Amino acid sequence: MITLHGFAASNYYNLVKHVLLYKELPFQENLLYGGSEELLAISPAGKVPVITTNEGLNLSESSVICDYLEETYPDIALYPENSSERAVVRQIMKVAELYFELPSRRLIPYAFSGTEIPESIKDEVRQALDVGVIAISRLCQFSPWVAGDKFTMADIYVYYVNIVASFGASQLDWDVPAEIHGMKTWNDSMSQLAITQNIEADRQANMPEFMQKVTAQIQADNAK
Ligand SMILES: N[C@@H](CCC(=O)N[C@@H](CS)C(=O)NCC(=O)O)C(=O)O
Repeated sequence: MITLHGFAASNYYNLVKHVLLYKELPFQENLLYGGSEELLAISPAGKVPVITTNEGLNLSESSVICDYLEETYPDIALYPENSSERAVVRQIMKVAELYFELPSRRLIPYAFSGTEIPESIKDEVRQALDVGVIAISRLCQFSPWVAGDKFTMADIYVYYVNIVASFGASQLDWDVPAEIHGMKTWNDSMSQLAITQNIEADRQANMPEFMQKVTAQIQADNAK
């Protein structure tokens, strides 16, 4: 059986979990946090999620895991058959990750530690997010799904990436999804899916323990 390693407060962990549930693949979860030796042994960059495949291969990087799951278990498909359409779906995923999620992620440590965000960092993140907002607006259709009339991997990817993007933008008092035509309605539809709701319940259950770890890490860093 596939093992999904990581923790439920992680948006990347949850996007891979959503793919596994959507494809109706049996899997077990193994709770691992960043920085643990067990994680470093299976994840080259020490990031979650990781899956251990049925062949015993440990695989990290969410988009790579998504591709692996689609290629190995194509029955419940999440990419279009046509290679150009498939490339567009992957383009949306990549753009959302690079220009939406990653810049916003820079603000998380400040929010967790309650430290004021330096103006220079805010400016950098605003500039990067500006690119992301324009790119997502140009690429995504939200009619009703991200890439058109079919639900694809891009819906799952953008939804979980957007959780961090919205959180980051809220630190800048900026309602990013409101600027992207169709995104809020689509986001509401995504959040009402049964799979999303189950994952959200698990996320909430994990949050207190995750925040304890974060607080302990901040205290340890401050004591250095
Ligand atoms: N590029 C990675 C990013 C994954 C990532 O940033 N995971 C975070 C949790 S959301 C993590 O492992 N944090 C722990 C750490 O950095 O120590 C992916 O696509 O899977």
